[in-house]
Amino acid sequence: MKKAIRVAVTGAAGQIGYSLLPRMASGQVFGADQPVILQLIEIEPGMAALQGVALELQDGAFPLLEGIETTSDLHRGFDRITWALLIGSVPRKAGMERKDLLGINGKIFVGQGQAIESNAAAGVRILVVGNPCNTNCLIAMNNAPAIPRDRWFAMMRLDENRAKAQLAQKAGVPWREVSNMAIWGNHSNTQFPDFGNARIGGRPVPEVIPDRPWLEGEFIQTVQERGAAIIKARGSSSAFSAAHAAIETVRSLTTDTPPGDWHSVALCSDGSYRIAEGLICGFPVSSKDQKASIVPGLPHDDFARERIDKSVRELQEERAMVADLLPP
Ligand code: NAX
Repeated sequence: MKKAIRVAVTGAAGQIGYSLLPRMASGQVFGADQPVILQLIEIEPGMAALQGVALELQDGAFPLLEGIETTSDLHRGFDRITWALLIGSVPRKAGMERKDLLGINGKIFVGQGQAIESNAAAGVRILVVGNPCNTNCLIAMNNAPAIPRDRWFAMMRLDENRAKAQLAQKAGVPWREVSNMAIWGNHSNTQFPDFGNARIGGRPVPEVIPDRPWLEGEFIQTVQERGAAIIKARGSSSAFSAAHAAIETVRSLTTDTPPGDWHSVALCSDGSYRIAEGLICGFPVSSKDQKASIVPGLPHDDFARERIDKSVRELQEERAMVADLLPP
């Protein structure tokens, strides 16, 4: 048996945490031969519920689960971790502007970035799920300058999966037939699901679905607004699909990407595709030997370029709104 790795999860008593943790404890994230110690972090009001989650984890008697710690202390929570899943954040309330939300959550991610830098194991990787996830990740990364920038990620996988499902449904094929689905930009309703470079059964999507108005209109809008549709139908936001996407993100970052395919995750732009350096932007990504790289050279027509630019502009606006939280 391998040595156990320590994994921190913030917002662990929330609904995504509840769907995620049993799967993490049962080996579905880090592998069937990788023991884990879960370091579960909540704010004080969430600690009672978190104790309940910890009791349920104990009752699972998961063979790979070597320890459960619950804490509201970031230094304890991030102690010696090799992965951090930052899920906890404050939800947007009625009357709250985006700027207000960015300010409130931004402060949380300053402290978390600093605490990860001081306590995590060398080689730590961080996936931010809590919204606005791209800019929260940007803030944490900038407040942890000792951690290389290629270790920071924000989640776009739920959008990727939503886009794949819509395309499969339209083409009348199983979801597994859809590949090469990149989500560019911000995890918001400006994101661009890149149907032009996606494939169904190995063929370009526009060839299999020659309905351009649907691809440019209803398809993109359905993916962009899926989160709101779920809230309307369920009365609360996506939970197990989000947990599943977080699991798939970690798996895709820790295993080699099948040749010719890619997955979607937001990472620190190196200026590829003329996207401003330093932004945490959704890209097509390929992983090899635990390293994630942006897939180069994908073509974009004017429609696609304009959509990517719009989402990148929003990321730049968000960065400007939190400038006071980014050390020079
Ligand atoms: P919940 O409200 O069910 O749970 C959030 C938990 O975080 C609560 O238990 C709360 O006490 C805790 N929390 C708040 N501030 C914290 C802090 N500073 N440190 C530690 N814990 C803290 O939300 P849930 O449905 O689990 O969603 C969590 C986050 O994921 C939200 O920000 C949500 O917007 C975001 N999402 C992101 C998605 C993505 O694709 N990137 C999709 C799903 C989801 O909407």
